[in-house]
Amino acid sequence: MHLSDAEFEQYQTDGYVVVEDALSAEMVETVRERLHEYTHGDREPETFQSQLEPAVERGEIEVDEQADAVRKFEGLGMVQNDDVFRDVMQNDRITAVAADLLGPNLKLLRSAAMFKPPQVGSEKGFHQDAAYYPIRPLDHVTVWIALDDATPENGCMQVVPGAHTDGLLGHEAVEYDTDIVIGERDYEPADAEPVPMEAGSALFTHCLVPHYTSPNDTDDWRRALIMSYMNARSRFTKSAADRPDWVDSVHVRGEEFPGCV
Ligand SMILES: O=C(O)CCC(=O)C(=O)O
Repeated sequence: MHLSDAEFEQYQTDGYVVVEDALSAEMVETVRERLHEYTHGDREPETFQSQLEPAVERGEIEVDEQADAVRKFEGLGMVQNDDVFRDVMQNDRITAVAADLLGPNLKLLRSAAMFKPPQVGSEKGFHQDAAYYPIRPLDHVTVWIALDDATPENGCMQVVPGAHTDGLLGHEAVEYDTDIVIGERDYEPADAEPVPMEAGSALFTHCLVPHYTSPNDTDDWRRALIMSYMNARSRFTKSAADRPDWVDSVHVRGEEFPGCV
């Protein structure tokens, strides 16, 4: 699977493109089952962290089971220690499109699972993914893979088309955890375009595209898996001592280069 010229142009102009059926229905079900084994079953995350919805964590919302209020899995080790997540990272259709956008030498920058549980799933404020990573060039690509049908009501991705050309904006911390949001500009939901997607579709976004997701007001899960890819020649902007320890830096395909992330 490769991008058509029109899709490539859309990515350049708008900063994002959706690829339908990137994961088969069978693979989507396999990923959902694996996530469920971690949240509700006996499988223990070896290295990555599981984070609860902030309002549940603060005791403002009560749930029957904490497993029903997991906000995300993040951290190193998702693909290193789990065969299902690794299969998604290596998925031919996804990596072919990532290579169309970034060239043949690819590394993984980040992996995460976003749960957005029914009724308690909270918003994720406007941000640019590039603001999290002291890595250059600013061209890495986030692949957000829908594991449920994603709609405006349950918190599908919402992007500001074309705004990746404005460069990296100033971000500020939010109260909860490590999240940051754009502080330099006042984006409103009306500035963004909802990107409804069917389960198995993948949204490829340029790392400078401002995006957000709204709370999940429905009774259904809105789960997604994130794989972010970078050109294997990418470098940290900071000195070795300041390098964050949460960048996956896993070889995906092609060559690797000394001194690079
Ligand atoms: O899945 C979501 O709700 C938002 C994910 C996102 O934008 C991110 O983790 O950068």
